[in-house]
Amino acid sequence: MPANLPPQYYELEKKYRAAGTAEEKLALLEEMLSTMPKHKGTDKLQADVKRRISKLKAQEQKKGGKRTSAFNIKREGAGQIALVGPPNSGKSALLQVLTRAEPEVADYPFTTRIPLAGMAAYEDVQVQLVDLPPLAGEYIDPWLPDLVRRADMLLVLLDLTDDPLHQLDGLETVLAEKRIYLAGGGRVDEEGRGTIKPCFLAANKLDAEGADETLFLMREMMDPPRDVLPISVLGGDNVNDLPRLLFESLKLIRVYTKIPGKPPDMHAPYVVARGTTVLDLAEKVHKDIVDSIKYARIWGAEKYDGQMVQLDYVLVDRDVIELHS
Ligand SMILES: Nc1nc2c(ncn2[C@@H]2O[C@H](COP(=O)(O)OP(=O)(O)O)[C@@H](O)[C@H]2O)c(=O)[nH]1
Ligand SMILES: [Mg+2]
Repeated sequence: MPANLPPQYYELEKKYRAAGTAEEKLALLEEMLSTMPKHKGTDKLQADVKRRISKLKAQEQKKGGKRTSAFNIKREGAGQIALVGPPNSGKSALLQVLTRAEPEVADYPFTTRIPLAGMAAYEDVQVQLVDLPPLAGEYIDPWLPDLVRRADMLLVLLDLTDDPLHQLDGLETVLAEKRIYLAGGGRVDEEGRGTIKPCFLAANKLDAEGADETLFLMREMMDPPRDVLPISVLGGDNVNDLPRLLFESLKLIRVYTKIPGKPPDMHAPYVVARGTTVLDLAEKVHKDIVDSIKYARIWGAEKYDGQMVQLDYVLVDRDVIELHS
């Protein structure tokens, strides 16, 4: 046995021996590989762990794609947002502060092995955040890119204590291998057969020493340039604004319906796409209304109270609408 292995490694090795499923075994091997110091003394062991990973992987592939949707997270709330980024960028910590979910947060990579969803509230609506293992390493479970493909948007969380542009590039490379591309990103779907994902970029650990400078450089060097929201999960910077910004990035609005002569139902907004018209909304409220609707009255930011509008009026966030047949 080579010397100088951290105690954590032996813990992992023990867990690995006790692990029941191939999935657990793979995740533990990944962790072992990442906790192992990389030098001549560990060459053999590294190769051995890699061999075990390949073997398990091959076995799993033989069994077929059966596990592909093993972790299909049911969409809830206004939209499903998958948290992606390098190991240790604070994805689980963010989930913990924005939702009631209780993920494991730790300063070593691959703490998160299965997806964990939580609901983040913005006023009277919620967005669903799904914390994921990092898209990196020797083995990526097929359910992971599947989940990323299905999500409405990605929240890319980078780490300002490391090289965020390098992380972003690495992430986009791995995603491109799975034919997933960030909208407006650095990789282009040349064959036109991939999935292009809306995304929101955030850079975490703004509290850390030198983070300001890293952020500045990142913005200077980013190609193509994109908006990045600096945050600090630990320090709180911009974290409370995030649910609102995510909701807005999903290009959604809230609309409240009311019945003539009665106050509006302010508890259950219709959450609809930006660009939705009165007629589109009528369709959602009730099929029967669509045939008979003539006009609507609006109470909202861009209209005077009760103003009459036509069926092609484009609704704005927080409009109260009364449908008239
Ligand atoms: N300085 C600093 N550390 C953070 C911040 N957010 C998370 N961390 C630390 O980064 C490490 C990794 O966090 P974790 O949420 O497990 O990362 P994940 O691998 O992306 O899920 C933990 O030690 C956290 O305490 C932050 O805003 N500032
Ligand atoms: Mg995590």
